[in-house]
Amino acid sequence: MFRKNKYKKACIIGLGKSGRAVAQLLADNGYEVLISEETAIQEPALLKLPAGVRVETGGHTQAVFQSDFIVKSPGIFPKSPVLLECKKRKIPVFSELETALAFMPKGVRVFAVTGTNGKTTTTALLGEILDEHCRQTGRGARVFVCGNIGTPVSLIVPELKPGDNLVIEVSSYQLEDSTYFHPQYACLLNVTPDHLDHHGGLKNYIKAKMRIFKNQREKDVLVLNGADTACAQAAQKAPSEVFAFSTHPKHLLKTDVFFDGDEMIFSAGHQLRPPHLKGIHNVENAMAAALMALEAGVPAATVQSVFDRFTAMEHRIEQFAYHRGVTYVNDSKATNVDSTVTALKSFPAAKHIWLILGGRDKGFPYTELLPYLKTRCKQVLTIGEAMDKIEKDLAGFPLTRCFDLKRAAEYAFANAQKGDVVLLSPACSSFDQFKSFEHRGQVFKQLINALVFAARTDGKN
Ligand code: UMA
Repeated sequence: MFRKNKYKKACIIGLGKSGRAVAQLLADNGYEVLISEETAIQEPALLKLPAGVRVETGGHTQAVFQSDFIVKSPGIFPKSPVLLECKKRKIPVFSELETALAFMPKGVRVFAVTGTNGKTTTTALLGEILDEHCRQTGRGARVFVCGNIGTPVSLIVPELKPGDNLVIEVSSYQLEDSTYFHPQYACLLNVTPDHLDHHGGLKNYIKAKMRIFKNQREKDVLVLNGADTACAQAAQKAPSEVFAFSTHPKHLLKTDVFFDGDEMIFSAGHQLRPPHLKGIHNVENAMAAALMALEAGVPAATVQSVFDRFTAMEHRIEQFAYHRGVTYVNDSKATNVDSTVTALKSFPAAKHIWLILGGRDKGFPYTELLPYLKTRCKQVLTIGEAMDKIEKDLAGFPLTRCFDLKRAAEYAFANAQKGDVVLLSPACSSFDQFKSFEHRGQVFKQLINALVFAARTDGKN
């Protein structure tokens, strides 16, 4: 466990968002801080680091091993040579999440959402519901939404006061060195293969996800997907009170809420209309957020008022353009096969989709897409490093090799007909050609919007 007064010298691995934020937090609390970054950054002096924080870039040197403890940025591979050497030298390694929470004042309610897919939407929904509730009750409690959703927990912790609510989207990366993480309200949405390269296999990935509830106590709340095998196993092991949701007729756990095709029916007696979001998976996300909020004392009417006004999130099945009868959809957040299946399932089986697929491969087969491609897609346009593997796995299905997003966007724009959908849902990470999935999604939207603009100004609209 990270104990505040036990250590003096910190080394933070990785100069990304998390690295900078935790460096500031530790420096402000009197620690000696070194940030060690593997890539060469031309002007580290311009990075606006906190006063007194030292930085080494272009590689991890012996200086790393002079520290009392290590804080690992989420994206660092557990088997990276620098971490293996730290572990060999018995230098304690903590996650940014666990380090940050050690500085949190007592009396803050912690809500944590994890799962392979749906985390960001569920976290955002829950944050809005709690925020609305705090505004209505007017007792001054505040809500902070952070974590994998984009804002490091270390940035938020100094703001917190007793009575506040902290809503954290937690990834498996953040959980892997978080041995003592203890949210009072936890949610495990689903578990399907993802990040297998990072964790070194499915077993370790599931093990990381299970940390979301490991330190919970009897009075704490765990919300789970009642139709998911790994969630059902979690329910057996959970020390806390389990609440299950399901949209499937067949489920493995007794459920506390089901969907009648129109409304979500809670065993506690409430009936809620889901938010206006595409796809049955979003009904599940809403059920999870509602169960957590209701258990935290939010009235059902408040939950409904947020559902009624909640709109789609950027990069998640986001319809951003419509031109000459063609709909353009950005689902850049789909960084695994399962997420792309979810996106395809949210469209009718009408063979009208031009699907842009590819990026950096994450180590699982694309064959699972085939049944959905056959019913919903006209063509697959491949991009990025994973092109060869995708083409091999999907052999026989109409494919066009486009190499990059620009060519894929241009090809789809030129060929899509009235009634078609052009969908970027790549089933791969973005890091071969982009800085992040957000960057990839923004580039896609810019490319299409520029093509639409050019077509309109040419008078072809
Ligand atoms: N690096 C090293 N040594 C190494 C490996 C990497 O120095 O051996 C350096 C990289 O060069 C880079 C830095 O470490 O400069 C990157 O750190 P990071 O990848 O942890 O990135 P952050 O900017 O800190 O962002 C992280 C999350 N990123 C990842 O988990 C990959 C962000 O989630 C999160 O929003 C942010 O913290 C704030 O909490 C993004 C993500 O892609 C959205 N998450 C994955 C997902 O959703 O699938 C898990």
